[in-house]
Amino acid sequence: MKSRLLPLLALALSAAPAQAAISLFAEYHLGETGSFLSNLPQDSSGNGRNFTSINGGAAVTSSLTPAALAGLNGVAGTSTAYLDTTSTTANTEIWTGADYTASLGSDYAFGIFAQVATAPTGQNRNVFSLGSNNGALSISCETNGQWRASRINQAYIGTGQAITANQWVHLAIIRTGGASSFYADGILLGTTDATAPTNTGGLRLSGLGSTAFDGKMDEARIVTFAAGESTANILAALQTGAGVSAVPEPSAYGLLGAGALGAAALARRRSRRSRAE
Ligand SMILES: [Ca+2]
Repeated sequence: MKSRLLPLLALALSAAPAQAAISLFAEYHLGETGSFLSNLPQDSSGNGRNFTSINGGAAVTSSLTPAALAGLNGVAGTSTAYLDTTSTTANTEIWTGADYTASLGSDYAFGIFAQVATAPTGQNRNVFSLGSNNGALSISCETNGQWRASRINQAYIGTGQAITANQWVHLAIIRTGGASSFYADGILLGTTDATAPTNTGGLRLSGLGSTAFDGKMDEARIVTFAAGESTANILAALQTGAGVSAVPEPSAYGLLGAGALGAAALARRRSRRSRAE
């Protein structure tokens, strides 16, 4: 039986259809029921990458009107609520997560919807970054009136996107093929940055140091993908979670298990048939 099953298993694996090429690494709905626990953004991807601390203040959320980020880049949104850091005077709501440097690999992207009433004064504000140390990829809101992408304290990525007051914009950084690119509402902004980032120090949402982002944030996502994936698919996945594999990374084992079960069933059927013949 075993000698029969192994070749069948190998056949089942080699014949398995290609998996979805984009995987949800982490997803933060930022406002909907269950998206916060003790003021900490919860990861709804199933990977358990919840934020682990808040610098101060509390998570204040509001309902979206209309109740979806519909129509942005032609991609229907599904959000019904967002995170609001404008409504307190503490200005300390800065969330920290774990350091995912080792598990992101070489092809990944992250993005978030954001809006502000006015550009910040005094200092630039981080919105969402993959680390807090110098060299980590960061999306920021800057005193010059622009949204920007950068390796923290090292280099900007592409050009800035002018802030439009009180209007949602989707901001994303895609790292693939040894280059980093910045997108605002799906539009590539200028040049790409070839220097490898150093995404250490832990995930950050709103602010670095002690100064929080003073604005609204929604639907933060991190995805990984196979090299060669289309930019349109990556951006759609970041904006709405569309097109990602149904089950997160450990699904490879699940599919393997399903393949083995299928092969075993096939082996049993063949075994019964051969006995009947
Ligand atoms: Ca939301």
